[in-house]
Amino acid sequence: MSVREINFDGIVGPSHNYGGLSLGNLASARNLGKVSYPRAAALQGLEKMRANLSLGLAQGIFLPQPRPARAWLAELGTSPEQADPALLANAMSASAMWAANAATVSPAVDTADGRTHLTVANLRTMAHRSHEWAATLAQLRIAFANEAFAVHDPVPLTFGDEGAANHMRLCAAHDQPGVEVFVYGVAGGPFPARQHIEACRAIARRHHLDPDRTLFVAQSEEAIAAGAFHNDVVAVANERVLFSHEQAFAEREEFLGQLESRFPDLDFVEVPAAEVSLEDAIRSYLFNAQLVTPPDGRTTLIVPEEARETPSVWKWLQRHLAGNGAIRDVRVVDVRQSMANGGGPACLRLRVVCDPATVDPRFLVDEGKLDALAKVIARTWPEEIEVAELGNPALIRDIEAARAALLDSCSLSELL
Ligand code: SUG
Repeated sequence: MSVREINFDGIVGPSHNYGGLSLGNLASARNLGKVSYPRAAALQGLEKMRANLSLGLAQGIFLPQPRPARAWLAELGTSPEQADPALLANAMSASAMWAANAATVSPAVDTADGRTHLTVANLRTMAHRSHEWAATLAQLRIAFANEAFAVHDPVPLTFGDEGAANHMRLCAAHDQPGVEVFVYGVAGGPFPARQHIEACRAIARRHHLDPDRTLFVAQSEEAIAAGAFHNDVVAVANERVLFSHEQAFAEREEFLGQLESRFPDLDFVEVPAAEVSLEDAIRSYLFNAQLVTPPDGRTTLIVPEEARETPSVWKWLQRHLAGNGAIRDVRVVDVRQSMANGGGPACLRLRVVCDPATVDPRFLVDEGKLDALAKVIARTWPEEIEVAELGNPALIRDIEAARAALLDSCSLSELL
């Protein structure tokens, strides 16, 4: 049995558009009403996966969800034909692409029953994301049907949960027991705190985590107010390394003290506000990077193009590399279509540490499979979408047909 980290990326769905739906997500608000390019967006996502494969990493996928979300509209007593434009926009978002919000994952080495636990996120804070969980759960139940996994329903909607975007794991190596850190929000200035502490506690209990290896830490209010609607916009962890902004956490010293006492081997890489402002960190998505360990063991940071274009950020990275810091290599990927909705390289993926042999192979990809997916997307995904056109029946037909074609090509039509 070979346990390793697999990154499952959400394929950008054919309805990808800029509806400006996410309060507190500055990119989403900034790009409201812009023309989107779903085909280019999905192909950018595939290229990112290809780059990860070329690093020697294991790669998986999640499939786009049904859009419009007819079942949700029906629960609200309406339909795509009758819904008002605001409601329809909430039923048309391709936001399930951001797989970091699909679930929280605790690998088997961390849990008392030796199974890998996944709790699907309820995403209850944003209307357009609140209906994702059922279709996500359906995929998780297929992908992780093996008894090595325990897949849980969402925590009750009383408490907001946004999945792995607010969860970090420190460990000597992926297959070694780790310390799991749950990051919650209390206040966010004018913006909502999406992750509630009670949801974090519930997940830790359900996953049978060892309380001595579990920590709960609050996001700083200033980070949320500056646009860090998820912790993974200002911090990311991989193995021994915690890479974060100085202003990410509410009680920074206390948190670090607790973490170091539970995980003495911590390699803490902090970016001071004096060198990279919160604003630059959030605009560039420096921390919404994939921090990975390729087979050569060189800790690598996969950043979006926007990080290279932000002078303070690029300077910091060059200095860190030159100084032989914990991050040994930096790779740049183009995910601009996703970035314009506030989703960087790390938002697009869910990390699952497990034996790939226990995963339904339809959710794993290699180069050949990516080629096949790209062909279907190039043939069927809309080239562009204007928000004002979301109710157009011909567009809706195309979007539904495109998704059906992709599911068919993955032999996953059971998700239709
Ligand atoms: O929830 N954007 C997503 C971005 C999620 C990023 N995920 C992580 N940080 N892990 C969100 O705010 C925008 C959709 C719109 O405006 O149409 C949106 O939902």
